[in-house]
Amino acid sequence: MADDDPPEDSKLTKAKSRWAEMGKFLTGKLSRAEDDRLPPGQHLVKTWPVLDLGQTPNVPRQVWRLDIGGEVEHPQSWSFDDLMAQPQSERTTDIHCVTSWSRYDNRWKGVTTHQLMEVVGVKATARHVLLTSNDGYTTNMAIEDFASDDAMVVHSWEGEPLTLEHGGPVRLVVPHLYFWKSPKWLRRIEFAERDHLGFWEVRGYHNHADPWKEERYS
Ligand SMILES: Nc1nc2c(c(=O)[nH]1)N[C@H]1C(S)=C(S)[C@@H](COP(=O)(O)O)O[C@H]1N2
Ligand SMILES: [Mo]
Repeated sequence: MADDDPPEDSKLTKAKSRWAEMGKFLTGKLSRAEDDRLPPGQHLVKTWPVLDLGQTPNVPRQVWRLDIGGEVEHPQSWSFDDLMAQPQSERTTDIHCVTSWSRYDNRWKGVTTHQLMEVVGVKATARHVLLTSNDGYTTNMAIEDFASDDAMVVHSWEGEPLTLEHGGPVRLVVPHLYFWKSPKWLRRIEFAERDHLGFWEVRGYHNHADPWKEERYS
């Protein structure tokens, strides 16, 4: 199951690829008021929806591993215990899915990307990050986005272990970007000189994905 090829495009994936062509949910609004918390074209939800390619890998904590490699001085292969032995941090952040729902005040616990980057010693040649998951999903971002203050490798939500459906045992959360840039069931972090487009990025979705700029589609 680990590191499978991505599944054949499902109905939902095909529909979402069409939305990218059509520009669905785009409002064209670009300004942001001081107190504005909801990005343009988004609506607020209270319960947390589940969105993925329809394959839920079941990797127990005892066998889960996170490989961190590429342009780094000290490549790592962390077990869950190794992750827990790192300094732990908490953040409470809003999340914004490109399918137009947003959810406020999600309390995460885990290891910040700052901490992780310090441990591996990211080389100056690293400009991009490619994330790979146990369901074959991939996503990419610039190293500046990965290194955001609020970005974390998380194992808990609201004080409870992250559930399987939301990416447990461990997912990445990069809350300042649309939520497809927050891979569930995280398996590998690759620092690279060059950009490699991920699953949605090759299907018409924006390479940067800032919800405040409505960077939904490329
Ligand atoms: N591994 C993996 N991560 C993923 C996805 C996926 O299909 N597989 N979907 C992305 C998308 S499009 C969204 S909106 C969020 C949804 O996370 P949630 O199900 O916890 O709400 O996960 C993102 N991370
Ligand atoms: Mo999404």
